[in-house]
Amino acid sequence: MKHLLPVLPYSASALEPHIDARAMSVHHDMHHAAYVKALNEALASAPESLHDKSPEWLLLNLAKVPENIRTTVRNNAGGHLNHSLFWRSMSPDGGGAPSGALADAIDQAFGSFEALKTRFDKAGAEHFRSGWVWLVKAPHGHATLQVLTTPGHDTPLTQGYVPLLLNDVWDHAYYLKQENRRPDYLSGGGRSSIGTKLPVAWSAPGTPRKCQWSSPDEKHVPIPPPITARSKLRFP
Ligand code: MN3
Repeated sequence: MKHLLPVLPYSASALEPHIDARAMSVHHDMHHAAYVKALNEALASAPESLHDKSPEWLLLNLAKVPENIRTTVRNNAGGHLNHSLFWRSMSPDGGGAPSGALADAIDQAFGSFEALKTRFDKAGAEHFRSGWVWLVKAPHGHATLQVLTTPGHDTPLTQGYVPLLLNDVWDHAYYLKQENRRPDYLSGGGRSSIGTKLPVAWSAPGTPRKCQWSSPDEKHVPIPPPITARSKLRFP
């Protein structure tokens, strides 16, 4: 199985002015595509048993990936998985607060949705160099939501956290539009067409079909086995 670049779930210009068409195209058509290409190239030399594995499986089972391609697979399966989630976490019809069980969980963990947004954007702005900022459900036994960051393309999935929302804080996500102003990119800079001053990633579901949130009660993520490569999770 060849890994494939997913089609954007909206047009490249759909999130303008916050993410303009050129920035979106370069990010998706070049950066994400490069991760997919590199992943396929690395796996071409791997045992056939790894050829049909998903990016999630590969990241949760890095110890089973030959050592000579392990770092390449980690970086590029991570880049592929995170960007695939990222595109789906945004919507031209998004914006606004979630409701129901997720809203309750947010209030319980952070005090309010506004407090969570502030914390999420601050964590993303302060993350040093490239990486991702996440809202996650903590592993079993820690029934709470948390904000954390990961370096590179590491995912908190590998340590049992369930990603609910993410934002890309690599320079390539915003440099063409916001240049070095990462906080402007994270907060929308007041220019977002998605929702007034809402960060573009805060795209709550407009309709069930476009639901961008995973339920904090979802149990579809398997308990990960021990792996050799641990991400440095940072809890701001
Ligand atoms: Mn990116």
